[in-house]
Amino acid sequence: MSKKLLLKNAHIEGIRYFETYRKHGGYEAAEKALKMTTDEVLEEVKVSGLRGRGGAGFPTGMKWSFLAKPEGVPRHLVVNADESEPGTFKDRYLMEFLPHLLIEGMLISSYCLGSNTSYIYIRGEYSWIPDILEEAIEEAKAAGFLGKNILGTGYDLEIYVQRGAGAYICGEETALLESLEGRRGNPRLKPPFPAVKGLWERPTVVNNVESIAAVVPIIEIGGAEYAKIGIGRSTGTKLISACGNINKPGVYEIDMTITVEEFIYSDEYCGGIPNGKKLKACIPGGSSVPIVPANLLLKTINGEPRYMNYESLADGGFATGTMMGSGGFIVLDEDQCVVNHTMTLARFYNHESCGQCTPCREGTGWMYKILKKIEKGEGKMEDIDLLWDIQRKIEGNTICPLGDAAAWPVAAAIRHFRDEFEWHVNNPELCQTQNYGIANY
Ligand code: L3W
Ligand code: SF4
Repeated sequence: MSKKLLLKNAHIEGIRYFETYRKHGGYEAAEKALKMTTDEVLEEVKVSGLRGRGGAGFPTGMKWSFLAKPEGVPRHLVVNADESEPGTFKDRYLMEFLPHLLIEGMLISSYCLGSNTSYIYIRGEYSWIPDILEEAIEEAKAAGFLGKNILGTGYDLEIYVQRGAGAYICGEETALLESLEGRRGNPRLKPPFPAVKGLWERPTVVNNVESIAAVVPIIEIGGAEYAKIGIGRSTGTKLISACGNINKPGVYEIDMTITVEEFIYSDEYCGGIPNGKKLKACIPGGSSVPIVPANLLLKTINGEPRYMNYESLADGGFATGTMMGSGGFIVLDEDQCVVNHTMTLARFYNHESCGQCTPCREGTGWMYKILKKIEKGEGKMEDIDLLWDIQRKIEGNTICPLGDAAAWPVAAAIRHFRDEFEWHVNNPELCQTQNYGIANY
């Protein structure tokens, strides 16, 4: 059974409220951190090996150590709660059921970074959660854990919740900052990174909800103990939101030593595939990461079992591997049609492209149109090659990673499931009434 750090108290009734959270050890890590120096807190986070839980897996302690500290210039912590990646809903779970875990993590992190004003930027569709967060902020303030002179230390912190308006691109950290400043959420060119020039041109750390919540157990048990959980550079625990063709969709905390097979078939997690269907493929890290067929999902190219961690999922690079990404684990059974699935994703990225760069603005729409044609049985063989060519021209040629995120699912689908694309071209009548999965298994 995986060790629980973040969700260990999630089952307790009323844990959403300060009194219950506190009764179960809440804010003890914050009390401990506020007695440490900021350098000592930073060292614990570095030693823990924590990697960003939003998608990129960038080492959190390293990001914090990049924060510029010019004299007299305020700095900020911004929590990225714009969880919009299809298949990803673990941050929603944390904010809805454990809001004080996030607030406590923000208190420790803001103290470490020297931020006196920190923000939570939350996606517009999570319309009921800002009230939960604001209530928790008020409770923490009333108990002396936010506001002026916290616990008599002389440290002040205010936290504000800002609602987004429902644009996926605002989850990209620089688009988020633009939106937080009151402008249209268009990504900025990096460098400069937010750690140097972020919110209102001030040094800013932008971290995912889960990354900041993880700072609480890191301080609680110490960075070195945290680093012992997991394996290699995949330390600590990771929240996975599992969905698709599985018996038990939900949010699971895993310790990154379990295999993909165990995660899908064990009753502790997904509980297998309904109706005894076969596994066709999986997208383990949210819709942006490459789809992997069952044979490569259960084993790596070296024949080793594939584990639920950053390194093992990426084994073989983009040619055969995938990414841990945001931990949005989407399972496809044998009845699913990869062409239809890829078309749905292409429509999403086309709709969410901000339109600043030509390869993304034009390419995402072009890919969607071609996929729609193939899916309806109106495509030609050349269209498959054209699709391949377009995604190649998008990847690496755009301002922000949305371009790559739109290209990778198409590339992986063609690489691993070209036969399904060809079936659509060769069977125009059949694919008007049936999908590939149903027709071929
Ligand atoms: C200072 C340097 N800071 C890097 C910072 C950078 C950022 C972090 C990671 O994209 C991915 C994307 C999605 N000095 C720095 C530095 N940093 N070098 O480190 O940066 P980067 O560029 O590797 O990634 P990113 O631009 O943050 C994120 C993928 O995540 N994704 C996520 C989708 C959406 C969600 C969601 O809804 N929650 O996560 C899924 O896979 O495709 O590849 O902070 O500033 N020299
Ligand atoms: Fe906008 Fe797409 Fe360019 Fe990102 S890659 S800046 S979403 S057009």
